[in-house]
Amino acid sequence: MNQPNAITLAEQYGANNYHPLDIVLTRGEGAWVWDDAGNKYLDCLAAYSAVNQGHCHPRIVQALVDQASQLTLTSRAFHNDQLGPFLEKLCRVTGFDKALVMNTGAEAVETAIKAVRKWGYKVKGVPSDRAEIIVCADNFHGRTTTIVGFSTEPQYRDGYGPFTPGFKVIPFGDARALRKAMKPRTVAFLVEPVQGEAGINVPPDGYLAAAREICDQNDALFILDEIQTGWGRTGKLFAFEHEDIRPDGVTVGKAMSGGLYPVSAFLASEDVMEVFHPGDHGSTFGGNPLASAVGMAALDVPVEEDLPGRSAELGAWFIDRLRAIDSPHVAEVRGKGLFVGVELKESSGSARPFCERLKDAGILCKETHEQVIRFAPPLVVEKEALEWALPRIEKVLTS
Ligand code: IF1
Repeated sequence: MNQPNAITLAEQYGANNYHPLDIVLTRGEGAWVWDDAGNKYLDCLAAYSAVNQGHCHPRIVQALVDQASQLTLTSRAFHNDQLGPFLEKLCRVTGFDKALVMNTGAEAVETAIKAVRKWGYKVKGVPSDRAEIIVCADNFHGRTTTIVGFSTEPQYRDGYGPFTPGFKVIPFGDARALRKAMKPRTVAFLVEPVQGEAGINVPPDGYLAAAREICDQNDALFILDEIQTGWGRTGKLFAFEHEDIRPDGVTVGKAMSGGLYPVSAFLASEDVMEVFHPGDHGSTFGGNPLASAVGMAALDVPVEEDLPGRSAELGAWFIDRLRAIDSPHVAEVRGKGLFVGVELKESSGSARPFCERLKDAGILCKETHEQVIRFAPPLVVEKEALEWALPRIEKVLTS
């Protein structure tokens, strides 16, 4: 009897919490992946921007391999020789004073929520348990019960209440709504500089600068979630650089490890991070030697290979070429750098069948929120690969 295949086993023994495309990947290299039948695909999802450096980047793989046989986990009860240098590089590359290293993006966001609340009580003087954090509709910041509690996506909340109080939801991209929502007990504004899961929603020019000013005027912290937009994805190392402003803190993850290991962090100014004292917060694996060694290597690649520059140049060109496709299905092509969303008209139905046809043409994409096809390849993608992909994308979008 044949060994039951990977899909059968996953369906038989795994929770049914995803609906993957009908494909079994076995290998990845750069912007390309292969399935179990040896077919090659251009990866236009990049694991939701966790492999900006390309699949299995040799430099990062080597760092993982070298450290894996040396020392992987000590707990934070003891120092290790990898975390300090990683923290220094992380702060130097991002320009923040301090970093708190976690594992998943959601944990970095939860860390940020704890930090801004504690800052509110200990520094700003907000009455105990009264802190409020402003967030945006259509946000995606992770899947913990606190985080989905301020999601506006019914499916992400359904059946998970009761939720954590202290969050105020306003429309994304609307500076006036932010100004109106500010209260004396507001401790922070938490927002994605470009909303990923919502369908690559780029805010109006000047939105981040306006938000920065409004937070300053109201003694509230400005926290950006760059877990998906960070590490070059939108054409700058961080999306906040498009508006030449600096937030008080950012959450990072995904490509922070090049997809080799879960590494995330909350980065902030000293006056925010100093609210944490020994024992206030932690994580078994947070900042372990293996994560730090992988992160050290992963942080070099965007700078050494100019991934932000590649994303900016290739992204602008790719968006223009997508916009030039005369498709009866496309309502809008939008994006920033190689962070692109193709929104389909309602009349064209769900984006899923388009992603299935793109897969059959050798291109892996993921629909987001029914109507949007997301194109976000690894930032090492060759221009020739996108040239190869465009006629195939055109064929699917004009069928
Ligand atoms: C899934 C998309 C979803 C994120 C931002 C925090 C996190 C994410 C801006 C949490 C994670 C992932 C989660 C994954 C699919 C993907 C995703 F937005 F990228 F498309 F779901 F919305 N902030 N995004 O994008 O990071 O805890 O996952 O490491 O949950 O299906 P995490």
